[in-house]
Amino acid sequence: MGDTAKDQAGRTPRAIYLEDYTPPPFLVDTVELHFELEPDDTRVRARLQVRRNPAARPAQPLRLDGQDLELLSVKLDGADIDGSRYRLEGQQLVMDDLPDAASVEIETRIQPAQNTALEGLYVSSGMFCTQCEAEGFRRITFFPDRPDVMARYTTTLVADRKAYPVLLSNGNLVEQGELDDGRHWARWQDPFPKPSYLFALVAGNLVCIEDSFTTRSGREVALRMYVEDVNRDKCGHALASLKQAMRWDEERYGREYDLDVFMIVAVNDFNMGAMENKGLNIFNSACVLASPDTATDSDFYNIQGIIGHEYFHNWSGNRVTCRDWFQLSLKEGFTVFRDQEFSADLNSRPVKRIADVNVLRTHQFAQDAGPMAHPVRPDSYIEISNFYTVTVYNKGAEVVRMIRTLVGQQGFRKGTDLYFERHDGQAVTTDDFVAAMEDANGIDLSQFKRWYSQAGTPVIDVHEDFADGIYSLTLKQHCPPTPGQPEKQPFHIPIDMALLDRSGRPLPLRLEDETEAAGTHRVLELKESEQTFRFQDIPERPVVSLNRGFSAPVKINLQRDDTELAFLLAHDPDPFNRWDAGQNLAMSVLLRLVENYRGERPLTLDDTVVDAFGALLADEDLDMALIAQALTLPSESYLADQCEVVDVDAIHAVREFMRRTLAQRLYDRFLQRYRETRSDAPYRFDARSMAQRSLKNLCLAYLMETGSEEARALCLDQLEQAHNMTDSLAALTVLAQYDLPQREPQLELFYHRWQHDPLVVDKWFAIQAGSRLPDTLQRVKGLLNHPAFTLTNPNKVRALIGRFCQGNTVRFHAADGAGYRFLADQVILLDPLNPQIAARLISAMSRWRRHDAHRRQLMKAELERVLAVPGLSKDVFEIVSKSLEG
Ligand code: 7ML
Ligand code: ZN
Repeated sequence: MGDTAKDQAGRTPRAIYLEDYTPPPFLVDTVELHFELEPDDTRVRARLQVRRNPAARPAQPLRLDGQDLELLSVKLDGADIDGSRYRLEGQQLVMDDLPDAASVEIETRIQPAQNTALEGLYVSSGMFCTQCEAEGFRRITFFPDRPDVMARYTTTLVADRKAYPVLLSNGNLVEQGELDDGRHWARWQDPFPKPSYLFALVAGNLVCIEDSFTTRSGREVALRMYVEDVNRDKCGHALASLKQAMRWDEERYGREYDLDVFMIVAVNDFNMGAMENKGLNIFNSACVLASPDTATDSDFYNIQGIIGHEYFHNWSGNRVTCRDWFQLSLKEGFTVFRDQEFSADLNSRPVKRIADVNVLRTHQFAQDAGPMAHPVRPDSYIEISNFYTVTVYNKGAEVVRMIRTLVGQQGFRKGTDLYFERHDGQAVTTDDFVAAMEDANGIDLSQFKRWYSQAGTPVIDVHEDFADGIYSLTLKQHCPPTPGQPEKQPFHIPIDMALLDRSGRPLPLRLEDETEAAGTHRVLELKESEQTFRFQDIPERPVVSLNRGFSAPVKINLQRDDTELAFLLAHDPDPFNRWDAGQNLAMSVLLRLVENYRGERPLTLDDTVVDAFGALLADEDLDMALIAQALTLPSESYLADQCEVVDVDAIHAVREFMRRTLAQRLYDRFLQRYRETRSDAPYRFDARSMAQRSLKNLCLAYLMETGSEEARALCLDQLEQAHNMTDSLAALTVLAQYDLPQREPQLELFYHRWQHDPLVVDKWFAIQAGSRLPDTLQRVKGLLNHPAFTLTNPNKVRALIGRFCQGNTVRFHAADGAGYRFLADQVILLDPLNPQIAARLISAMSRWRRHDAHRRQLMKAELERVLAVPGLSKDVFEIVSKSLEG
């Protein structure tokens, strides 16, 4: 650990360990909160009814967490007490010698308008709002800010009536009134005990869009969406999605909503996507507001999923919550799995699976292979905000999915029923979740639990053998070392598979100890480090289709030639594996090109791959969205992951070469498809029309790669004619990749048309930051001074800086190191304002060791420069120090 790095209080940040968990010494039964809201001087009174926890070690003091609070007074059982009865110890207020039950009342002062970290209570676009997960509540008042302390909250808000006509908190509105000084007040009561991270309040000048939902048992729930007046026409999609989510959770999990009102608020400044506060979900406006002319298909799609995600937390997270933050995946992995299935049920299942696996492979596999690798249930952290990761969320969801694969759909439902029944109102662990699955199904998942405790992506080496009608499949597993875990025990891995005959039909499967074949696909359970499965009565050498639907989050190592991959791409009945074969085919072609890139021979592309992709493009029966996904080449970052030492320029060049060559050789088909898929029909959000737009816009992008006049005309025409954001943004994004005379005027035009809409302006920033043109960094630097840009808005930072550093590999990794210097400069500016966002950004350099010596040196120097900054946040400290160590 670097000895210069200190946290904001001048100490070297310390790690927290799972094995140090102890139950809270005191429980809190009720909390009464009283807020007098003023942007620069908010008074918070908190009265806690506390009681000694019988399950805790006796005689411990009461410890209340507090951060950046000005303490005004403390009362014990109604009487003022002086500083001799409590002490401030680090970031805690400590009280010794309390009776077994007591009332503690604390008054504090905070300054929400100065809060740029966007944790706790802050002001965004003139409204008060909160973000308490994971440890934001301690910035509001002194409290045992840990999720295993669950209390009933009553919240009174007092604020100026004109500036803040709407006053909201969790639960039900129980009373409200006027004061004679121009202020008004409202009191909310939440009947369900909850951890402090689920507390929320909102006060602002907002309009309310109302709807309602009748639950399966006939209760009517009021649905209210609160937004700034300018956004009133962007609420329909979120409300429709909410009703879909409520119905889905009843049908698929038997879970009904439990309060009479469900509220959603949209805020412009938000660190994450959204937050599941009980009865009062708060959303980043980018993740909830949509209209066809300002939001793209993928925005609509994501909003539906995020609305589902936050709603589903009401059971998986709120009614049953986490014992401690090491258990984060208990609620997040499970809830991501739930939102994935929700989207799959409502739209195209294979399209959703492919998108999810793409995220996992490009981002989570990369994390697993780098210095920040950690298990789904981490065993230590410095700053918990850094553990809201693709590993905890997306790999966590894969772990839940594997359990479902192992116990089946019905067994899984029995397991979730038991889990919710057993643990309703409790704060529990991932072990409790697995125990419910085991007990409901009478199975043993003890080996399976290694998925929670061991980091890293398992690799399966495959060996095949065919003789005398017997097909033998040997699977060997190993898992590379990760920080702190040099050796791994074998995982319990469900591998769904089939054997295809030469026409692509799956063969009946009979293992050697079985008397007859059972089905044409099968989930093999790999538990040993090496296992062989022998299939009988196999008439011809089959083609194996392995890990169908990506049944396990592993890397499969199976050498196949291009013809076999092309065969699977054309014939595998499993749509996911068909896509996967296409990706593997493209990947092997691209990796060979990378190897030869600096050689003598010019780059060439085989007919096999051109023909395979051409056939796909011409396939009239295949879902157009699947065609578009199949024709999307693996990303540069995913390609980089497959290389021993990353050569960013070679990867970029060969990928561009392959796109250009496919475009030239398949020009007529791309053109024909483009023409077929153009449509003047009004915008609709449904799987079919989205699929059509995705294929159309993919064709446009390929056509433009040829540089033809015709393609350029089509692109400009689409830009002019488009009557929805999906089509105009697609055209502008393509145009921004080329140094053409129309580029600047069109970007200018777009800005002028949309400058009043901050979410569209974000897209405009992102398009420019994502351009592969060589002057992009200069452009990005210039845009930092654009009047619409500000470092204090996370969406702006992600659009401009995030897109450049994380989504523009070739320009960010420019050999002169200018991209790295730029990132470090911005992180140093941002860290004092918003450490969470700064920490996310700096992660773009965490995998510096994978690059060539020159770039390694440049990145390392920038990381060291950041680490040396005095007063660095714990957030950035953790990422940078672990990156330099690992
Ligand atoms: C995941 C969230 C957070 C962080 C939202 C914040 C959340 C924590 C919060 C999937 C879909 C939408 C949002 C998120 C996400 C990172 C990602 N509890 O609900 O998990
Ligand atoms: Zn979540």
